[in-house]
Amino acid sequence: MTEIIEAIKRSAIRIRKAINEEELGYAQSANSSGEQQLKLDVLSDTIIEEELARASSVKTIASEEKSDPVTINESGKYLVGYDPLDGSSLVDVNLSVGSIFGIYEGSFSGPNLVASAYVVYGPRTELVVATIKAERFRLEGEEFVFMQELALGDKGKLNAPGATQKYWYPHHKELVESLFAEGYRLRYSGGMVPDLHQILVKGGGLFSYPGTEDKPKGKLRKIFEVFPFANIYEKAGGYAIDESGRRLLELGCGDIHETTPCFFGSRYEIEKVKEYYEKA
Ligand code: P6P
Repeated sequence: MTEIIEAIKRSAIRIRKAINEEELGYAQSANSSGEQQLKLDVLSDTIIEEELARASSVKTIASEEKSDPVTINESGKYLVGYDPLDGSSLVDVNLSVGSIFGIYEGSFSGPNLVASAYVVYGPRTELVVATIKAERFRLEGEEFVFMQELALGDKGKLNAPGATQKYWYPHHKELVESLFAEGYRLRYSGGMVPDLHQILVKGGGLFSYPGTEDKPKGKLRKIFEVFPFANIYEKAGGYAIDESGRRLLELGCGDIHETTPCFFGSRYEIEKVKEYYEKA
């Protein structure tokens, strides 16, 4: 496991440099979700694949930017699912973006996730790793220096409501509005990594990416985005559920690009989600 975390650190340093120096713009290709790829998407994916290939314990990799999993070492123990540059379309407006990693044993599924991590490329470059605890590090020169263990309180003040409001189901709209009526502040950039990182660091709140009339299964991918963050939120003392109130980490996964509605937050807000969704 340590060598995988070291590969993630090397990848982060190279991707940070690429964000700062490489030209932006679109590649000639699209990913399996039909989204046109940015040159940075493809470059970040290549960087991570190169660095993970140096870890002998990695058997198979699956990337949001690749249509199928790739076996890189038959004798490896772990499977790594990753989103190489989540929110990459925000780079050209100079907002924070991130890389997300889920480390699995046996198969790509919620119950088989054994560790996860993400990197935030913002004013500073930070790494959060969750094995037993959720631990935050900051890049200083070429080293990631430990900052703190992340812990969510019982309740927060931040509300990050994703998806197109025009297509929200009525009960979801009522949930979001009920939090604002309690004085919650809107904190939503359109980048999953900085939006979830902010709630973790500030100690509480709710991030929601629900199913909607146009996308009933939501938009965020189980293997590359949802399961990794569910693990991190739970290790920080928070909760991560789907629209039926199930722990996201109990969910299986068919196609590796499968999506699910997802809710991440502290206890009070997640209880609110259950209250409004049970009434639906
Ligand atoms: P919307 C970025 O494209 C992304 O995959 C996540 O980083 C982010 O949380 C979500 O999509 C934003 O989607 O529909 O709210 O713009």
